[in-house]
Amino acid sequence: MTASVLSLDEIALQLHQAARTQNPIAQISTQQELSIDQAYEVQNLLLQHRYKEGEKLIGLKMGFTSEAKMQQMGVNDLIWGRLTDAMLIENAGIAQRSSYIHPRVEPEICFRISKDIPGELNEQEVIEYVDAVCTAIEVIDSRYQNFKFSLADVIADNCSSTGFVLGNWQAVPDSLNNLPMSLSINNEIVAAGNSNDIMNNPWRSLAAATRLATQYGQPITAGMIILAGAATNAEFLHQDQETSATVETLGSTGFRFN
Ligand code: OOG
Ligand code: MG
Repeated sequence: MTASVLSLDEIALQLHQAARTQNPIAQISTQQELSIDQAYEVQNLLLQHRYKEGEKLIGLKMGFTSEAKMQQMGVNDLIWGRLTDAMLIENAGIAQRSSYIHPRVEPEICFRISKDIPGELNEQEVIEYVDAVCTAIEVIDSRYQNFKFSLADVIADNCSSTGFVLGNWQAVPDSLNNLPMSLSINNEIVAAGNSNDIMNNPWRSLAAATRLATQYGQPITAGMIILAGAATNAEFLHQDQETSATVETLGSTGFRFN
């Protein structure tokens, strides 16, 4: 028996339903070919379902911007995904573990965009377009069984985007280099890294976001937030656990699962 080939629309709907029902699906790329461009089109279609249900696009996230993440997930290229208002967890707040499949948390730096980005910018130019930065935790939750995917699979799945929490916004420091970063679960450090682990300079991640967003026709506008990608491995977070992340000089943020 040959498995039937799914349309991009059908893949998007499957991924959407997997997220809504917390029932993970089989990887797509092991069953049929999916190019990177097709995967971004699936991501776009998937987001249309969310917008129809009332969610608003509020930013973008970069992924696989550190060696630690690429090695942990077995992939080797940058990816980007979309963040909606429904994904935002209140700082020091509570999230429901039951609305996720197998969530992991990772420490990040977040940028706040102050004016519309005109196109691809380099790592110096982007600084002009940011009015604040903060410590963040991203909650990733793959819609694929066992959190296993190819690059195309994860792009189609909106790069595992599911939740994030932001610390207090800080003025943009002179440099984002060499800031120690850590992730704790129940007050114990479970992963530690440095802002340099993010492409040797987190501003490079934002520059890459402007390049990829331009390439795929996704505007980056004033007020949007951009997650730079995790500096360390992601760690599973379970019910009744709390987590926090710290970036030196930027402060801490965290939340708890109930
Ligand atoms: C994909 C998302 C990667 C990051 O910060 O590198 C990512 C995943 O690992 O499931 O968000
Ligand atoms: Mg991330």
